[in-house]
Amino acid sequence: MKIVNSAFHISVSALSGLPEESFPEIVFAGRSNVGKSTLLNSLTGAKGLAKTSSTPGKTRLINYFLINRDVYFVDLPGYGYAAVGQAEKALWGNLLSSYIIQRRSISLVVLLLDSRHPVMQSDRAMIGFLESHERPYGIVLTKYDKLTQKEKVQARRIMESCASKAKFIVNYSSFSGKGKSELLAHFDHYICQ
Ligand SMILES: Nc1nc2c(ncn2[C@@H]2O[C@H](COP(=O)(O)OP(=O)(O)O)[C@@H](O)[C@H]2O)c(=O)[nH]1
Ligand SMILES: [Mg+2]
Repeated sequence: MKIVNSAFHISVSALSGLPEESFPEIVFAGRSNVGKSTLLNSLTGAKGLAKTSSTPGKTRLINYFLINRDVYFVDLPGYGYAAVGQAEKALWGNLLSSYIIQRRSISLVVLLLDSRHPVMQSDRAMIGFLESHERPYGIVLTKYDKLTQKEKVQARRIMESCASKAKFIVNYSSFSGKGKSELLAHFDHYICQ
């Protein structure tokens, strides 16, 4: 897909606030600080669209962006950030899991993994969750510019063994733009136009 138009739509903190299921949703999930906001800005070419921050754990809302006036990109709260209290963690997990289980208009979940340490325990749990609920998902390995050649080979090998049902694995660098056109091409299979 070619993104010609992107706009912030709404932020919600509870399922009751979700917008009507009028458009297919491409959902972005990942640990805090994985580079999700930076990726959304790089994909859409709109620098300030998703707020980026070097302080992990700051975004606790489900953020909707309307793309080309016919697809939603959905930015989920980052998971796995240790400094969040147990109660809050449970609530947050509940919001994420209920959203993913209940929302019929999700057409694809894009799971972002930090290519320097691709499968942390919480990532493994997320992959298991997506697979058990049969949600189509693809993987983006972020911050790929930080890897040495040897780490690149290792990262790919780990991914292929841990996420066997992933529809795609894309190596991505928001800084260089690597992976952008490849990822956008994958999206074409999940949106009806
Ligand atoms: N080297 C490198 N750093 C990145 C890349 N993407 C994000 N970052 C950095 O990672 C940190 C977290 O990014 P952010 O997008 O706020 O992560 P989020 O919490 O997942 O939304 C920031 O300091 C970014 O500059 C990338 O492709 N390469
Ligand atoms: Mg963010």
